Amino acid sequence: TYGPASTPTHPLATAPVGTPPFSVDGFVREFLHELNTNQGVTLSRSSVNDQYLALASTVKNYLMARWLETNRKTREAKVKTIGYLSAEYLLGRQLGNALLATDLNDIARQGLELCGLDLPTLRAQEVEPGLGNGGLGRLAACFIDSMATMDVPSIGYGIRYEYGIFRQTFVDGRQVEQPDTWLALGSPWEFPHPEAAVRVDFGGHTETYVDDDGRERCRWIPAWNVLGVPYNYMVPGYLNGRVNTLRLWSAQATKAFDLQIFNAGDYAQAVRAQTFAENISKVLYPEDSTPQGKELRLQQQYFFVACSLRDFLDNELEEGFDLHHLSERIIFQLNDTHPVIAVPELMRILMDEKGFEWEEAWEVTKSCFAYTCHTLLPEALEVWSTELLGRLLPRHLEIIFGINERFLKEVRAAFPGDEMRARRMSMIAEYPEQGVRMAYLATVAGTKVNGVAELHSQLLRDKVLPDFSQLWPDKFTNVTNGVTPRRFVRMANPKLSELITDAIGSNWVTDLERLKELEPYADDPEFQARFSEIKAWNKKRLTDLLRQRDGIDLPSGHLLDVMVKRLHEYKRQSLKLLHIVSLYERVLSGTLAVEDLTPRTVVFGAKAAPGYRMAKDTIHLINKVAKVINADERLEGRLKVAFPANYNVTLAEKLIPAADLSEQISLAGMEASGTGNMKFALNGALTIGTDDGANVEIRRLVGDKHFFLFGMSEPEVAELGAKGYTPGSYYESNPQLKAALDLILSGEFSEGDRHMFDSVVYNLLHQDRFMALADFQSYIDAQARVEAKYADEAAWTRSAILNVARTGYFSSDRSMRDYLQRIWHTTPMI
Ligand code: GPK
Repeated sequence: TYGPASTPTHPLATAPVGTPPFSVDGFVREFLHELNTNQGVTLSRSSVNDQYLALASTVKNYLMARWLETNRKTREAKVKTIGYLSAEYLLGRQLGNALLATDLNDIARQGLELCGLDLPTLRAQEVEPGLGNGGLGRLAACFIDSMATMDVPSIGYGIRYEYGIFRQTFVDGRQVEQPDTWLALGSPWEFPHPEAAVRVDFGGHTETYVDDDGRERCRWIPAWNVLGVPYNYMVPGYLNGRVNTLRLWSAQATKAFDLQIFNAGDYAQAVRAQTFAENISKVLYPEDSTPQGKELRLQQQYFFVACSLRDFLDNELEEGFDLHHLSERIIFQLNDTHPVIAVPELMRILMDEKGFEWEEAWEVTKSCFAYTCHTLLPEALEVWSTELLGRLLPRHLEIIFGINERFLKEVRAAFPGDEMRARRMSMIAEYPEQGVRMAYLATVAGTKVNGVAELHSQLLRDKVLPDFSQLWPDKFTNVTNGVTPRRFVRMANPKLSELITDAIGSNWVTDLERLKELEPYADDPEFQARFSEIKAWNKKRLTDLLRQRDGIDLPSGHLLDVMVKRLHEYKRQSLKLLHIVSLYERVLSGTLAVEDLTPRTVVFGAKAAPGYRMAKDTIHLINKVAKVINADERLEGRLKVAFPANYNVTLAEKLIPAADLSEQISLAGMEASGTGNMKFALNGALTIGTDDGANVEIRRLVGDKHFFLFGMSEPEVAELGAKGYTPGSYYESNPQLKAALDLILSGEFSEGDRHMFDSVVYNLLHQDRFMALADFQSYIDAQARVEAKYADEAAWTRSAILNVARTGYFSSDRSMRDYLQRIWHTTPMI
C-alpha cells in the first residue's frame, strides 16, 4: 500500500519539496551537495565518474518536483493514459536530454566551470542505455519524448535488461560481441521500487471448479513464479514542466536462496533458482526482424506485460474503479507483436480474478489495445508453438483458442461457405508445427492496426493481412513514423539549431512544420554560407571523435556518404559495397582516371545479429575492402571507407549532422519505414534511395530535384519476382558489375584467398533474395548524378537547405498527433 498511515499535519508534507534555485550559484550548491552526500567525496577527491553521477543527481533534482506534480495531476484528472508496451527502448544518453528539457545547459556549464570542471567531459562519461536493437526501439524512445513534450499522459512499459545490445568490436575485420555493461559504473537515472514488486506466474496447469454462485469457472494452478521489480525513469517534456514515467521491470527470484541446501554446503545448487528467475531480464535478444523462437524470449514477453497490466490496474486506477469502463482510462499500444500476450492476460484477469463472463471480458479487452506492425518480412512475424505456450502459459493458450473459435464463427457468418478463408484467417497455424500467429491475435483484438509509413500500411492491408482488411476495412490505418527534433536536431546539431532559430525563431523545436519558413533562405547566399560552414564544423567534430574513439582518420573536403542501420540483407549494404568496389576496380583498370574520382568517404555503421551468418560475412567483407582501399596510394586519398565499430545512438548524434549523403537503399517493399532517413534529411543530407518505406514520403515532400531516386518500384519488384529472377544474368550482361564481383573473387581483398567471401558473392550470384544485382546499374547511375550535383556547391547546399525546410512533417510530435486522432481518440492534458 502507498501513502502515510495518518493525515500529515506538517505544511511541507503534502506538496513536493522545492526545486533548487535556477541560478549558477544554486546549481553549484546543489551539485556539491550531491557530490558530498551521494558520492561521499569532496570535489578535490572526486573522479570523473563521481562528478558525472553528482551532475545527474543535480539535474534530477530540478525535475523532481515536476515529476511528482505530473503524477498527482494525472491521477486526479482521471483521464485516459497511453500505456506504451514495448520490449525495447533505445534511449541514448540521458544527461544531455535532461539538461535541454530543463533549460539548464548554460547554468550547468558555468557552474561546473566555477568548479574547474568541463560539461562535455562529464557528458562523455555516460554509458547509453542500449535497451533496444534498432529502429523499433529508438522509435519507442522518440514517442515517449514526444508524448511528454505534448502533455500526453503516458507510461512507457518495458524491460530493464541488465545487458542491453552487445558492444560490437572487430577482430581481423570480423564482428565480435562483448557484453554491454551499462550498469557497471552506476545508474543515476533510475528509481527502483523493490517494495512494489509484482508476482508473475508461469507453468503448471488449469482446472475447472464451481464458484460460490454455482457457476463453473476456470483457474490456473501455476508451477513457479518470479518477482518483477519496477524501475522508474523520468521522461521530461521539453520546457513544459511535464515529466512522464518510463517503468522498466527487472526479474527477481521470489525466494532468496535455499538456506538448508546452502547450509549443507551446496552453494551453487542453493542459488540456482535465483539465477534461473533473474535470467528473465538478464539480456536483450540481439535480433532485429527475425523472430527467435526461444523460451526465454516468451518468458520475457509475458513477464513484462503481466507486470505492466497488474501495475496499471492496481496502482494507477483508483480503488473500486469499475473495470467495465477500463477503456476510458487506458489504451495499450502494442509495439509490434512482442507484447501481444497481454491480450489473453487481460482476459484472464477479468474472467478468473474479477469474475467477468467471457463476453463482458472480451468487450473490455478488445477496446483496450491497438497494434502497430513494423515489418513485412514474413519470417519476422512471430509464431509461438502451442507446445511451448501451453507449457509456459496453459491458461493463456486456452483463452487464445477461445478467442479464435469465436472469431472464426464471425468469419464464417460473414463469408458463408468460404471455409478456405476461415482456415487462412485462423490464429492457429498447423504447419510446420501448431503455433499461434501473434499478428493475427493482435489484429483481432486491436481497435486499430497500423503500419509505419504509407507504402507499408498499404502493403500490410493488401498483402500481409488482406482477409482481415476485407472483414474490417476501418480497422486499418497508417501512422508514418517520426523522430524527436529535440534529440536529433536541437541536441545533435546545436549550430544548425542556432542558425534556424536566428532565421525563424525558436518555436520549431516543438512545431517542426515551421521549418517551412526556411524555404526563402535556400537562395540566400549568406544563409547558404553559414549552412555550409556548419556542415564543415560538424564534419570536423566527427573527425575529432572518430580519431580518438576508433583511431580513424577522416580526410577533409570529402563528400561524406553515410550508411548506418542494422546489417540486414534487405537493407542491401552489399549494394553500397559493390558501388565502392566498382569505383576502385575502374581506377585499377584505367576506365576511371583518379582525378575524375569525386573525393568521397563512405562511412558504415551496423551491427549484425550474432547468429546471422550472411550479415556477419558482409561486415567482414566491408572491413577487408576498407583496409585495401584505404591503403592504396594510387587512389591519392580520394576514396576512403570508414567502419567505426559499435554504432549506437551516441555515435548517430555525431555522425548524422556531418553527413552529406544518406544511403536508404533497401529493396522496394521491404523497409517498413526507416527513421534514420528522416534524421539525415532534417540535418541537411540529401538522400539516395529507393521508393521504399518513408523514402516515398520524403521524396514527395522535398521534391524530385532534391532526392536521388533509383531502383525498381515495389510493383516492379513483385513483377520481376513473379517472372522469375535470375541474378546471374545481370552479372553476365553488365561488365562493370561483373568486374566488381570478379575483383572480390580474385582474392584482392582477402590476401589472395579466393574463397574467403564465397558466401556473400555466390549468394548474390545465385540467390540474391533482395535483388541487389537488378538495381546495381540504376544505383551506379544515381551515384553519378550525386557526383554531378556535388560538383556544384551552391546547388547542393540549396538542396540540403530545402531538405531541412521540407521535412518538418517527420517530427514524432506529428506521429503522436496522428495516433491521438486516428487510434487513441484522446487529447493532451492542457
Ligand atoms: C522492424 F520488425 C522490425 C523489428 O523487429 N525491428 C525493427 O527495428 C524497424 N523494425 C523497421 O525495420 C523500420 O523500417 C522501422 O522504421 C522501425 O522498425 C520503426 O517502425
